[in-house]
Amino acid sequence: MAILPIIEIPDPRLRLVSEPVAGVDDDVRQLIDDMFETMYDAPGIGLAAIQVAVPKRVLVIDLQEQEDEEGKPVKAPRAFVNPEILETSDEYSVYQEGCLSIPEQYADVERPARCRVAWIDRDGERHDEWLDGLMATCLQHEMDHLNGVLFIDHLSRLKRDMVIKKLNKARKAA
Ligand code: GNR
Ligand code: NI
Repeated sequence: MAILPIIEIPDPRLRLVSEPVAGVDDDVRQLIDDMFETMYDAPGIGLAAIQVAVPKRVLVIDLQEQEDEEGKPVKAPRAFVNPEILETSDEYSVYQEGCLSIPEQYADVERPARCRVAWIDRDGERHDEWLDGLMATCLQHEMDHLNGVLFIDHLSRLKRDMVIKKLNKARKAA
């Protein structure tokens, strides 16, 4: 296991379209495990492989919504290999999104409230499920990464420029 460096804007690799994985082999399982460790360390609720500079269609999500008796988050890791969005709801929802590649910047993004997704998991099993709530939002945010799209691309130019300006200001201050 390893915590991998997360690349940030304006790294041009974040604009790559990631390549499908041929099959879930030891290398892919190693990548998934390293991505979970990197995501939990960050911390974040999702991570796409390109954020650790690997242009493969692999993403991981753990919303960490449940807590145990001591208030510690209960792990609920989910890995998605070659995910595809098959259908989306007509209904939309808005979440305040953030991105580990655009650190500490947040903005409201509107996306379909539910999506039907097909994917292969870490064990090589195929799935086809409707996702909703934060899971649907996060999955769509991560799917965007596989296609070189960032959440700021869903904002007006004015709002996008404001986010980038704030990030650059924060970086200069640091
Ligand atoms: O940690 C993250 N939080 C988040 C919040 C709302 C919508 C999407 C996300 S994903 C983000 C981690 C990340 O950058 N994944 O690509
Ligand atoms: Ni992101």
